[in-house]
Amino acid sequence: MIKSYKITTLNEYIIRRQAEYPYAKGELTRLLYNVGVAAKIVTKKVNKAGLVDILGNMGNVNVQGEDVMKLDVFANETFISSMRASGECCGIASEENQGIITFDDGLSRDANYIMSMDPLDGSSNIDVNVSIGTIFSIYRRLSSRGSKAEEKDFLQPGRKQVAAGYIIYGSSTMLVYTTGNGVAGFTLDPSIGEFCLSNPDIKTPAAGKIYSINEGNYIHFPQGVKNYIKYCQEIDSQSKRPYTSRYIGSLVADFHRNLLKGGIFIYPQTRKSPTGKLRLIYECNPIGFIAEQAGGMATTGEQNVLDLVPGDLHQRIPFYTGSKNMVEKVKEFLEKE
Ligand code: P6P
Repeated sequence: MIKSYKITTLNEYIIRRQAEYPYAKGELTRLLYNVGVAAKIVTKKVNKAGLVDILGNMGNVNVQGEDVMKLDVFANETFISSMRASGECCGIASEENQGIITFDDGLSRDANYIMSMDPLDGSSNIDVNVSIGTIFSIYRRLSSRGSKAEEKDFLQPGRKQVAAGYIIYGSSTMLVYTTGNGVAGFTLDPSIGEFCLSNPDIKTPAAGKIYSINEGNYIHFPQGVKNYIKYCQEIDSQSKRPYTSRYIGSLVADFHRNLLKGGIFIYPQTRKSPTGKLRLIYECNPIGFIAEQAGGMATTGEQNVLDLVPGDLHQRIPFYTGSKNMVEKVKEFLEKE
């Protein structure tokens, strides 16, 4: 009797779910497969970061004015080449590049999808061995197939996302994604080089006890945020203990923990970032899509993130996301002010 493995690999799962999309002719499947390939390549580099001379700065800065760590560049180039190789993507917007990158070979020009990404978010944590992540967001193009991708393809509201996800390079590497029918999580098994289904249907608790915010910026927060933080610190009537503050400083790590345990992540306006720090297109929209699909919420404090029409590729917004009841509660405090 052959022992049947219980694992479901990422590729098996994508193909199985493809059957749910009559219009999908395997294009999105191939695109997601190549995301998985790029994630494995980046994992190898991240896991050896301390061993080879890949740490330290490249001596230049990205469009955000942040030092570019060598791993940032490597991750950016890996995902770009993997998307180009898929033949299903006609262009990419990346945190690391000022403008869009168009794939001009015949196959790619005829492709149906575009991708926006933060190739290695939280990269300032690389050399202190804290979890970092890749965040990606996939749309159907607006420009006509056969032509070059255009900026308008990347400025669609988050509601139009076809797929979104993140890879967290932590104690293990996980890939979490949605195509609009719930959220699934896969853990990389390095011994077989496969992402294996580990969290089939992620639902985030409606309420949690974790709040994640950089309280170093407290004096510059909007009053409603200050009042919410104090609310979290009051003795809670039921549990008689205040909430727990957990902040890693790496969006993917902070979000992933709150998604599984329940909690809220907040990055509001600060003096240094008067419209917020996090980027709408390749951080807030994909994370917001996942939050919503898992039963949570994502808002700017005034409106649902996914309803925003982006003004430019690197637009920043205030960002509140996580457990539904907690996001609703902070909105109450914001509206009172
Ligand atoms: P701060 C990392 O640089 C990042 O973009 C997110 O991953 C993270 O949530 C945020 O910035 C941390 O910012 O100002 O608290 O260090």
